[in-house]
Amino acid sequence: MDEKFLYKLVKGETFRIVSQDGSANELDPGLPEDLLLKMYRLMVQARTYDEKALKLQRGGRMGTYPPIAGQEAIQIGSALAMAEEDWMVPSYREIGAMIAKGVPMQTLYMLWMGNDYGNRTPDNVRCLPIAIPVGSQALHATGMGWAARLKKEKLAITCYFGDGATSRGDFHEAMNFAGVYHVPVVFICSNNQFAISTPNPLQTRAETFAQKGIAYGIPSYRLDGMDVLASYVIVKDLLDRARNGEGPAFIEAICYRFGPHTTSDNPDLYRSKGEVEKIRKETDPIDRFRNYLVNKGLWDIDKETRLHDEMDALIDKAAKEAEQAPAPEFEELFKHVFAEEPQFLKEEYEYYKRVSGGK
Ligand SMILES: Cc1ncc(C[n+]2csc(CCOP(=O)(O)OP(=O)(O)O)c2C)c(N)n1
Repeated sequence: MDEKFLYKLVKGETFRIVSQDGSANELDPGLPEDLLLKMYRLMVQARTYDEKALKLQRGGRMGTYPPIAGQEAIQIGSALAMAEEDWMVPSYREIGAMIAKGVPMQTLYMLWMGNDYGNRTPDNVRCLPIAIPVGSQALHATGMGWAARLKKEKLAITCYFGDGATSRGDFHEAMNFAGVYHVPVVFICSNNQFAISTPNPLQTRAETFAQKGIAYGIPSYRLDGMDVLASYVIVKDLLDRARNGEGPAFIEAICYRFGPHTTSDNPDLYRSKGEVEKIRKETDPIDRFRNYLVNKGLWDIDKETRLHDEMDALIDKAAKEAEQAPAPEFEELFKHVFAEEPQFLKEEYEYYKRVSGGK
């Protein structure tokens, strides 16, 4: 990446390439058409997955679900920036990034339907299961990065979490050791403005979340996380650097969560519908990138209709397959934690088998 792509640190401008009307600034790298179309396709796919998940939950066919609408650009841009050998360490809200990394949608629906096989990613897709304990995954990513360094493996890692996670001890421990051990991790803080009902000003007195990375000696940047092109460009550059031994980076991806925190949340209690509608109209990442493609003559209404029809069919199929997928056998509850099963776990297994009849 040449010098013009050097981002302004922390308090400076937010890194952005495409504006809401689809116009691009001089930082547009002129990516190949097929990559641009793939970005758009994946964003629409993630949005369609999301909308279907909400319907399934409302219809009693799925458990609690954390919607991603508004966060597609940072998720898809960063995932497409990864090399195949790179590892992804997601939070529970990274369904779009996981789809782009190659985790099947059927698997991701199974997860929210309570089928534990939904936590099993294909062997060739380097993606950890989602982390529900807020911020815990930052430690896993730092540990993995440290291991990769010790083993001299040439790979990088993306680690995702929200603004709220930066208040947890796990985050600070992870950042400290990431800096000290110079691990190849790009930490992506999706600042969607809220941690459930807690808005940014109640989360921190720090002026930006990015400066929390600076505190640990980690190069840190602010990014317009609703700009897929900017997300791709900055994450790709930082992953390449990490893979080449230049250490960790931290990104505050500024975005907005359009939906509720999860399907159990009522956002009308802490923000107005009017505010959400206004922000959505002004910042929707999918509208923005569609405008960009239309401006370039790469997109039109027929293509849009065909894409939506295709996605609806794909997603219905994935949801049906997830509902029909076999659930784990009883024994699976006791596997996959220890390489060698300890005595107490053997005893617990025998006990549960006896009292439950294996069900
Ligand atoms: C250790 C821990 N404490 C509390 C919770 C309950 N909880 C789930 S999500 C959440 C808010 C997280 O907000 P943020 O990190 O900003 O991520 P977002 O949900 O906005 O993506 C909380 C407190 C949890 N899952 N884990």
